[in-house]
Amino acid sequence: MTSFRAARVLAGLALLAPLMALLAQGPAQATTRTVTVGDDFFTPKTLKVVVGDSVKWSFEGTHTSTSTQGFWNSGTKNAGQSYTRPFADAGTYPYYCTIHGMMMSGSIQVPVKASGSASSGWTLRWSSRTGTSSVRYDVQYKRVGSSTWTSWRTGTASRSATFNPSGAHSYYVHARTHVGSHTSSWSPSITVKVT
Ligand SMILES: [Cu+2]
Repeated sequence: MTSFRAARVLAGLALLAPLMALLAQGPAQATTRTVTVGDDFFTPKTLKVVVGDSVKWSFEGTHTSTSTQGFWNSGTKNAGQSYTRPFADAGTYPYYCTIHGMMMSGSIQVPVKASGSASSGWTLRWSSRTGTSSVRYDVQYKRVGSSTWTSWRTGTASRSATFNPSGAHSYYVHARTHVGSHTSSWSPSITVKVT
């Protein structure tokens, strides 16, 4: 009788284990997204990833993946080789192949990440970095229907903040990143509804 009960408890725990493991992971895990480098094109040409994801360029010929803004340079890669780098920070990152020029170009888009809800409030995160770094960020918002952006954070080292502007509206939010003398383009906008 006792051992039967114990077995049932153990079976229950065994069922719980994967669930607890899932909860311990927290929010979505960073993933690696692939760009295929053909002759002479990047596919997909524009790739939108989540803050913290990595991008892997998989080469099918002799090319480079080179940031137009100076953030990275794979150097010359040949068929069968790859180059991977993380995208920790929000922004838009155009790149090209130095061998074939701007005819062979692409773009990585990293939007700001919003978590929460319209009623409970939003936490906006524009970088997955932890610890100290010299990376700085600008964040702007714009009411849907308005034509002008408002600077919300300028040159901040913070990577996230609570977004609670006065007024129940929908807002566009975008961010860009400064690493040393290199500045990304503005990220694609996300829409955040505040009630
Ligand atoms: Cu090329």
